[in-house]
Amino acid sequence: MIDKIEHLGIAVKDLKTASKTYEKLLGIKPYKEEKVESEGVTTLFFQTGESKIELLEASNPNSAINKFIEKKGEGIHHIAFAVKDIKAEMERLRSEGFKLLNEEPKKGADNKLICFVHPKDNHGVLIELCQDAE
Ligand code: CMX
Repeated sequence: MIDKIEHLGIAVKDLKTASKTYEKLLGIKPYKEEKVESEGVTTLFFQTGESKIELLEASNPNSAINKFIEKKGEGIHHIAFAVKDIKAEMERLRSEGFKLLNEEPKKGADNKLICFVHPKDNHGVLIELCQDAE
């Protein structure tokens, strides 16, 4: 079962510049900066009420974020849904015919286990499932 939207991921060219914009917009400071080597990203998280926003900057030239920005420009990169049992949810989506972009849950930013679902299956929106890592 999908519990709620956990965060929105926004692809940005420059994390420092984007951070300043979002600090002004939201009136708060980010609570965490984290580099995730395996995903080729540096991330910055803001929390406003129950909602989170993740800013994503490419940390290497082959990053999915670089490719996304080259093609589409800066903007919303993914919607992340919180799930309690990511393996069960992956199995459910697989059986419904969705294309999962990883076979097994992997370690993502902000202490989560994650799995991506291809944007082509979701009318052009990249979906991330995430479960709190123990
Ligand atoms: N949202 C919507 N559409 C997207 C997209 C996104 N984030 N990223 C790519 N696409 C589109 C492409 O524009 C392309 O569209 P067209 O066929 O109309 O040209 C299509 O999806 C497929 O593109 P592709 O060339 O086959 O594949 P890419 O090499 O661009 O890879 C994707 C796309 C989603 C498979 C890849 O980016 C991926 O595996 N993403 C998951 C991992 C990830 O995004 N990590 C970074 C974030 C990590 C984090 O949140 O911490």
